[in-house]
Amino acid sequence: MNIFNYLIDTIKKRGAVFCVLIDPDKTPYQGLEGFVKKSKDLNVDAIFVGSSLLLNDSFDKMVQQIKSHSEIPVILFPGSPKQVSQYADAILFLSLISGRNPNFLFGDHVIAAPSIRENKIEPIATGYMLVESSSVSTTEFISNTRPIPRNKPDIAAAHALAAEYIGLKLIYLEAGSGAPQTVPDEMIRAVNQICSLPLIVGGGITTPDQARAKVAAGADIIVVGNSLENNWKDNLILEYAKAIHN
Ligand code: 1GP
Repeated sequence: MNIFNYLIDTIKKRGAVFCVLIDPDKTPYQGLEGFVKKSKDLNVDAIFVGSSLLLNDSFDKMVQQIKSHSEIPVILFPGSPKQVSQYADAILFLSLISGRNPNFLFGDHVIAAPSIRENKIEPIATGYMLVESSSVSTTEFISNTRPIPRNKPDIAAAHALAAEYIGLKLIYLEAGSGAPQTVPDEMIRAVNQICSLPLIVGGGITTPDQARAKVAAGADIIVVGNSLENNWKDNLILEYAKAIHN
């Protein structure tokens, strides 16, 4: 199955895509298995796996375990070129376009590309944009880049348009994992208005109502991590799905 097409089809069918992020640094596999097995029935559309740091060496094993129990696509959301696993269906091939650090614009990609090919994983070229929250995100610190000011939607829109012209396939507006403030709805609207690429929004979403507002503003794919980590409550997951889908 082509995962990019699956995402596009799901946007058409359900209005928006609901992705749950599993961070191997934060989530022990124990306790997770039940969620992964039920994820399709809970109306989750895809599982993202990735970490901005990766402090343990069980990444590949974790992806294998998730994949073996999952009926929905498993997509890598890598914080470094080390986070490539043969067990995943696809990988967000991220360029940190909000920053000007060459390694994250086109450097780590060169290191990762041969193993993505070798492992037959579908790469999905994604323009990744960090958006200012009220605290410094791990990605901002590690990448040594500045996020887009949250009161400057026009700057975000111009970045997204340039990414579309360059030929990227997705845009990711990221407030940072566990961010105290989510990506502003006004910024989502501005990007959506000018750029026709599917728009992923994540970081700091803690309620289904917030997710619903992001979709109403123009988000096509919603990523929820922290709010569900170690708290795999069926009711809450179903509520998120209901808020995100039409
Ligand atoms: C982080 O966008 C994701 O990269 C998800 O963030 O963990 O805050 O939901 P949260």
